[in-house]
Parts: sequence; structure tokens; C-alpha cells
Amino acid sequence: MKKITQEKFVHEFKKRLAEKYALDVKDAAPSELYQTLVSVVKSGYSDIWRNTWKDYVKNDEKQVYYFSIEFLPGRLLKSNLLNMGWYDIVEKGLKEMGLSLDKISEAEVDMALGNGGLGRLASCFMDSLASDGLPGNGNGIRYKYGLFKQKFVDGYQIELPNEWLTDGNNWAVARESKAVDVLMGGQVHLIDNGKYLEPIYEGADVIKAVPYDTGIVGYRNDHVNTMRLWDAQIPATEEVKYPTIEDRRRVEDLTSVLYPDDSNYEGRILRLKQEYFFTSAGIQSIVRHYKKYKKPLTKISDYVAIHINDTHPAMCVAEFMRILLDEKHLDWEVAWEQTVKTMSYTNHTIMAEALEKWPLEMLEKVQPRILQIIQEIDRRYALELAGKRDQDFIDRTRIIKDGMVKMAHLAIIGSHSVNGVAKLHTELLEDDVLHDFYELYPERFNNKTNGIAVRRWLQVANPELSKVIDQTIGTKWRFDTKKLKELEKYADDKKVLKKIGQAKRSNKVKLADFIKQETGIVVSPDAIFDIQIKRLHAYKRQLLNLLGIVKLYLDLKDDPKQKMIPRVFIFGAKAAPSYHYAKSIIKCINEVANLINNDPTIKDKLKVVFLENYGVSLAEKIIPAADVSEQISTATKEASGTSNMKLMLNGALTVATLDGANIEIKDHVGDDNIFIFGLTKDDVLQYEKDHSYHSADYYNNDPVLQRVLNAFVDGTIPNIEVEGHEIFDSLLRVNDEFFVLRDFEAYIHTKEKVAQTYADQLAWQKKCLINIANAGYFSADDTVAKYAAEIWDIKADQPTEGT
Ligand code: DL6
Repeated sequence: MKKITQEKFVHEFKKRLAEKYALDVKDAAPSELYQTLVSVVKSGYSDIWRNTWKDYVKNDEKQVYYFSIEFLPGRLLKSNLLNMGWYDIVEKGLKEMGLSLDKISEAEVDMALGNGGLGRLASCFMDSLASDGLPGNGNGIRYKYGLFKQKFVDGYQIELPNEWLTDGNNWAVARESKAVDVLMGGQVHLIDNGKYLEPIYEGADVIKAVPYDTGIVGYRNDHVNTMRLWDAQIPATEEVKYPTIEDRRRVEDLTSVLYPDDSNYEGRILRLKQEYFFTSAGIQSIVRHYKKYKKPLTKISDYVAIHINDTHPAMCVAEFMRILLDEKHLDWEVAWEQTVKTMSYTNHTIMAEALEKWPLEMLEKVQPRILQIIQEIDRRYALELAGKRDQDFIDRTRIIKDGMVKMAHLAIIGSHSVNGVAKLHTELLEDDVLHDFYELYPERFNNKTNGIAVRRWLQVANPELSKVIDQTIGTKWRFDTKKLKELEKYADDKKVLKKIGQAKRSNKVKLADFIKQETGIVVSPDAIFDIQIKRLHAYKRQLLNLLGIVKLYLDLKDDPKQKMIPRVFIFGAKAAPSYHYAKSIIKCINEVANLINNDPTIKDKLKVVFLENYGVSLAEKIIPAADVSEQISTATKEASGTSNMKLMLNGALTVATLDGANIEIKDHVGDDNIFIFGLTKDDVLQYEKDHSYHSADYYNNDPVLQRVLNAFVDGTIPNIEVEGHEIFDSLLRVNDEFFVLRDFEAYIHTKEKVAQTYADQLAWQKKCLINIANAGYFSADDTVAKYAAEIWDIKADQPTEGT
């Protein structure tokens, strides 16, 4: 990294501010200061960025390309400064000029290119690939609006366009010269030209895919990787085809929004087009770049690994085949061997609704040649199994069935590795959801439990706690997160425990200020901050949390003088625009919040806060202030979860079902340092098998539950006439798909235990310390190192500084 001193930085900053805006420091607006800082920071790593990718080619290094429909990098300013080793110098330099890094950093708008855990994981992996010194690239879409901006109006979620690009995004560099053409639609037929089968396209649209590259800076190791995001444009040669603004917009809208509304045909086909667009652009540019290696295509899998993150990029398999067959004229068998060796796939959910299937007719419309190739892969798959497996097995596992293309099957059949994202999840894939494939290809299956970027979630987000850790065990944990374990030696050291408590309190004060500023709600930092932050989905059971809150409220109404530790329940969640039920839950949470926060008899004992527009930057404010982490999904349904890891790292205690990575968290911290409740995997599977669960029995036999549920339909909670009934019915008449009522009593009981434990602050802090000490096991650096060694077969180019 370019060397810098405080003096040089101040000089450079002032010079650039004057050049770019003709302004002095005192006259510049935060956004101008921010843009200037970005340009100084970028100049600090641009040489290394260039050298990093050149070295890959020079040294014949195998590279991985991580294809993901979502990336959620969050703000890059502080994390780049940290990784470059510039953080303290820049912070001091800005202070010298009367400026604040914290304030300038607030001017950065999050890239809203993802929805939740899937996208954030992809970005944690980007950071770790660079920090591990690994040759890794991201490949995705540069959505103009990304995921919507969430507002609440009368308690309802409203979706607004998220104009994150209004001020430009100066981290990214547009590389017009690296653009590729993506063909979509029209017809295709094959002619035998004597040498090979040549595809002839008629009436296809040509879309120009322009890459925007962002440097991903490794932690203190002079290594900068690339995240490449594609933008759809009209090629100059095609301009006459799109004479009106409307026509042009039709093409450019291809990369406008993430997850177009899939409740209608137009939205679904747009989503499929996006999937092909970024897949094709990425694969074309990989194959083009491979030329620089000057190696035969029959060896491409020795130099290139392509990762299919969830099913959205599953067309990588067919697109790679298309290029090897149609453009490079390899034989099918050779091309297929290279494809399978190159591809690997991660499954991120067992929820049937998220395992994509597309009608043949739609695929034909989007890219007829890709459909032909998928049909051929499917035909050969069935042929190879004929006589070896029964017809039922073949029908269950083939890619095309009943006029639908199953993307997960395409990804599995076309990859040499299939992994789940937590031990339980992988077990469920092997034993149940993908059992047929596990039987067929046992060697392909493996587990890679998710991890998080400890740098962002502790060093950047929580400087106060980081300082306490430095003072206690030194700074080595900043390079090797497993060193956090050394904190355990201080589990009975009252001074350390007190300092951990003070750091938490100070973060709670900051969050309380933020809540007041954003919502007007006053919360006490002495209350238990109980947090549930994740996508809004029925299986994640925000509703169970809400029922618990309503119970607390009703108890307080019965006995307002009741002694209790005050609680603040904080939610952050977006519901998919077409997910009606999830939106009804949002409305109910907001109305319960209104009722409780404005009830004078409740005073400060109970507060409910639903913060709008949950995203990475908001998470960075909430997580350091959390006392309790709600990880209460129905067992078997949450593949892993990653907010569970971020919250434990920041010293929150987890209330959890035995689901996803919660199980591994429990294994690390021990039963005494986590609050486990509820149905287990076996219980849930049994109920799903024998249909013996009747939610109404729980309602009928439990007066407490009756009262809580009735509050949703008898006017106790106002303004939810429609939504209250909808929720009531989903729990009682539709038989409570996610066992909310079944787990209610155990949940309430566990939350009572939480409150009792909190009353003894020293005992509580000890548990927090043990959680922090064991969170190092969930570092994405380690997870990515395992992917590198066991799946991608890529090597680090140099050891990281400080290790
Ligand atoms: O693997 C990242 C993340 C997991 O931590 C979550 O448990 C899982 O829900 C999420 N999966 C998805 C896929 N689509 N859906 N639903 O976002 O992946």
C-alpha cells in the first residue's frame, strides 16, 4: 500500500478538494469531503490493485470467480482504511483539519445490491478472499436501484426506489474496453458446416454488458481483488433498433432492480433475463481473460474455478458449455469434463419456494441456445443413468420435468462440489432435500459453515469493545480471530467484565440517541436491548417474538407496578414486496409498538422499535448495542444465519432454537452461555411426516396464549382489523406452518430466564465474554480458506502481515 503520513495525507486531501471542487475544507459539504477522501484512498491502493491481477497471470495462478445475484458490501470507506492500515492516520489527519471520520463516513450511501444473508455473505467472502491473499473475483449485477428503500406509512411497509447511485459511486471504475455482448431472445438453429455444429441466431437482441470494477482491499497484505458488477447498455451498432426513450429503457431496465416482482409474468421473465445476463457476461469475460494464460482450453479447470452462489447463477453451467462448444469448438465430452471440474455450487436454503424452477417456454424466450444445451445435458444425464437407476430416481433427479427446468439440479449435475452452509443444513441436504443426489455423488457433498468479516463487525463497527479486547489480550486477534479465545482467561476478572459492560453501555447510549433522532422514541440504555434483525419471513418467526411482547404488555396492564427490568425490543427487517403475509406482520409489529410506546401506564418498562430500511450500515449501529440476539427460526428452516454470529461477536447472548449455525454456536460457547428452547430438527420432521400437530389444541389448552392471540382480533391492538385476523387465521385455521404456538410456552419460559440472568450483571458479562471469545471460530477468513483448499483448489500468494 502507498505509504502515508499524517502530514502527507492532510496535504493530499486539501489539494484534491481544491482541484475537484475549488473549495477549502471549511466550506465543503459532507458529500464533497467524502468524495475527496474516496479519491485519496483509491489512489493509495490503485497500484497494488493493478499488480494483484497482473501477478495472477504472470504466476499462472488459478483464480476463483464468485457469481452472486446479491452483494452487500456496506460502506467501504472505513473498512478500506482499516484494511490499508491507514485508519488511525486518516482519522487524526481529519481531526487536525477540524473534521470527523465518523461524520464523513455517514455521507457514504450503502450499495443496496442485496436482500439479506446471501448478499452479505458474498461480501464477507470478498473481503476474506482479499485478506487471505487469495486470487478471487466477484461477479454480479450493478442494479441501478438495488433493493427498495423501506419506509413505514401508517405502519405499512412502503417500497421506494433506492437511488444509491445519485451521487455516483466513486469506488467503482467503469471499464468500457472490457464490455461484452450478451445475446438474448430470438431463434437459433444449428447447421453442420462440415467441421462442427454452428448455431445461427435470428432476431436476437444484443445487449452490451459493461463492467464496473471495485477494488476489494485485503487486510494489511498489499492485495487488492476485484468485484465486477455488470450494467446493461445498448451497443452503438444496435441504437437504431431502439428509437424511443421507452425502447431504450426496456433494455437498460434489465439492470434496474434486484428481484423484480415475481408475482407476475413480466417480473419473472425479467428476473430470468438478469440471471442470464450476468452469467453470460461473466463467463465470456473469464474465457477471454484466460487467453492471457496462453494455455489450452482443455486445461481451463486448472486455472479457473467458478462458484455458483445459490441457484440464480446456475446457468453458468450451460453458458460455459455454450462457449466451449459453439465458440471454441470443443467436443461435448471434453467441454463437459472441464465444466464440471470448474463449477461448484452452494445451496443456501431448503425452502422449496427459493429453489428456482423455470418453465421451458420462458428459458426459450430468454436464450434458446441455452435451453438447447440444458436439454442436451438433461438427455445425457438420463441416458447415463438408464439401466443403473430406476425410472423414478431418474425422473426425480433430472433437470427437466413437467415442462420446468430445475436450476438446483442443473447446478448439482454440472458441478464437482455441492455444499451447505452449516452442519445441520448440510445434513438435511444429504439426508433429505438432496438425498438422491447425495446417493449418486456422495463425493461432491461437503459442509462449509458460514462465517463473517470480523474486521467489519468488530474492529470497524465496535471500536469501544475492540479497545477493551486490545487492552486485555493485545492486538493479535486483529490478524487471527481465534486469538479471541484468550479472553476466556479473564472470564472471572471483574475489571475486564466491567469494561466489557461499559463498552456495551456506551454503544447502547449511541443507539438510543439514534433511535430518538430517527423515530422520536425515547429508550433507556439501562433496559435490555433485545434484537431481531433479518429478512422478514414466516419461518424466521418474528411473530413468535411479537407474541412474547404482547404477553409482556398484557401482564404489565394487569399489574403496572410489577417489578421488571425494562426491555426494548428492536426490529430491523424488510419484507419482499409481493410477500403479503410478511408485510402484515410488519404492520402488526408497528401497531403493537404504537400501542405500547404510547401507553402511559407502561412508562419505560417496555418499548418496541422497528427501525426502517434495515441494511448493513444500520446493522453496524444496532449490533454493538445488543444484549439479546433473537435466533428463533423453526428448527430445520434457517440454513445457517449470520446475524447470530455478528451478535455473539459483539457480546450479545443468543436466544435460539437448535437451527442452522445456532447449533455450532452452542457447541462453542457451551449450554450455560446460550438460551436454547423449542422443537428440534427431529421433532419438526416428525410433525411434518405424521401431521400430528394441531395448533388449535395449544390455543384451546393455554389461557395465556388464548389471551395473547385474541388481542390480535378483539381490538386490544388497534388498527389491525385485517392483518390481525390474517395472522390469527394463519396460526389457528391454517395450522401454523412454522409451529409458533407449539414453541410459545418454551419461548416465554426462556425469555424469563434471560431477564433473571440479566439481573446479575457480573454473571451476564461473563457469558458475554465467553461469547466474544468463541466468535473467532466464525471468521469468514477461515471459511473462505476452507473453500479455497477443499473446493476451488486456489492458493494464497503471500502470508498476511502480522501473522
Ligand atoms: O448462507 C447465507 C444465508 C444463510 O445464512 C441464511 O440462513 C439463508 O436463509 C440465506 N439464504 C438465502 C437464499 N434464499 N432464500 N431464502 O438468502 O443464506
